[in-house]
Amino acid sequence: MRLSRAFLPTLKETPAEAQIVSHRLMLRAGLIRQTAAGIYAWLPMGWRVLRNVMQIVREEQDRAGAQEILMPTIQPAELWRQSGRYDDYGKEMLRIRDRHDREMLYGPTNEEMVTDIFRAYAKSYRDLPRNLYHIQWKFRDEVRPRFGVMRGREFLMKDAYSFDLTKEGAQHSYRQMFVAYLRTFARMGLKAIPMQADTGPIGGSMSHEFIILAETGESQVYLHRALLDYDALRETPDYDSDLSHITDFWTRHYAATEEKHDPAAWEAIPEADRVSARGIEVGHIFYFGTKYSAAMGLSVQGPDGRPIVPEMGSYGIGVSRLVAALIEANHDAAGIIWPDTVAPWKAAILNLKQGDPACDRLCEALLAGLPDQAVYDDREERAGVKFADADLLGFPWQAIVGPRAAAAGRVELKRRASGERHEVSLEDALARIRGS
Ligand code: 5CA
Repeated sequence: MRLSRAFLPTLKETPAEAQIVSHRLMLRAGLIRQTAAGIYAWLPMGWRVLRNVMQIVREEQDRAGAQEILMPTIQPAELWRQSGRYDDYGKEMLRIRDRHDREMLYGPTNEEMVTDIFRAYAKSYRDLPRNLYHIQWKFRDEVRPRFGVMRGREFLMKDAYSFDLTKEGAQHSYRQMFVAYLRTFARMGLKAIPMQADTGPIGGSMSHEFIILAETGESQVYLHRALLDYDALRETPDYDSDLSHITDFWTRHYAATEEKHDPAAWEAIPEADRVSARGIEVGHIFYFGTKYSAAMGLSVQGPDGRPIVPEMGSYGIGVSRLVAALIEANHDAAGIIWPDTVAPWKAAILNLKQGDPACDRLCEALLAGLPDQAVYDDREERAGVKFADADLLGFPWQAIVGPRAAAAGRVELKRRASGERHEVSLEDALARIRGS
């Protein structure tokens, strides 16, 4: 991608309305554009990051045995009358009437719809267990949308729904998602801590919020330091095996949000191991038994011919919120620092002397060697402007091409996160960038 032709609009001034650093940087770096309160358009760079986040979420859901579907954003009110939630949900639900005066709504979540789909097909105990998920826009008419996509009105969520024959089965499905979430966030370079949570309007008896630590987080959290040292990627779990050895580790150590905080249990932890911090909720999982299946008449025939009402759970990840959370966790005074796995492009190629034959040639060779992985700053701009923009946009690598080194076929490679610089050959530069 050549910057001279790209739609990567940056802002010089810090937007006054943005209160937290991720919102400021998302606007300044041209990731998003607000189109109405709490509603955003995703510009090329933001959309590429969002797609990368979505892809990691998708791969880990698939690996855990969930199957992707796509349900619509617009739902009939009738389904929500069946579960009894239509009147309870209140003003957060955006209600719509179509031309035939039928009541519709923009989905804030999909328990009802997925239960309706599943009940149309599942007839026998052999049709379970199943886990269906989708990645789709949701709408919640939040009283105070704020912090950009962190708390929007329209936002992208991954929501999965499990159907099991027994409570034990449902607990296994819950653990599968629990472990898949640990891996998902770890792949993005985030430490997400599962914490027991209230179930709110989704309902149910067991629930965990996945919280990443960041100074600007909305939740106050308390945890045992040991939880920060866990490496979720050290092995790929066998999702068909018993996963309790993993989930038990998290329940053995103290971790709580303000609502669930137990000061006595907290005092029992050695002071050096107590971490109190602010956090951002990036995921939330629920076990709610037969709440929706019973209300909506979902049942299958058991081996003995008797009906079984499936046990259900739902599992959400705030996909668009994650983009903001990633920036909260990865930035400095100069701008964003994308982790390699979600970066919109791996490298920026900075031509410090546009028109110098050696510089131009080397930059073109870098660009050709990194198809769809590099942004080439070929603008007629001062070097200082190019450096500042590359730092602001946060590409993990900067390949800096100046006339002296270029004449010798060499390029200065800068790692955005550490600031480390090395002068290397074209081949080495390509190998390092590709290998990251
Ligand atoms: N049906 C369940 C699980 S699928 C559910 O809706 N859970 S939730 O309400 O907790 O939402 C799941 C995730 O979506 C949250 O953990 C959060 O990361 C994200 N989320 C919720 N509300 C917003 C919002 N207004 N803006 C951005 N992300 C949000």
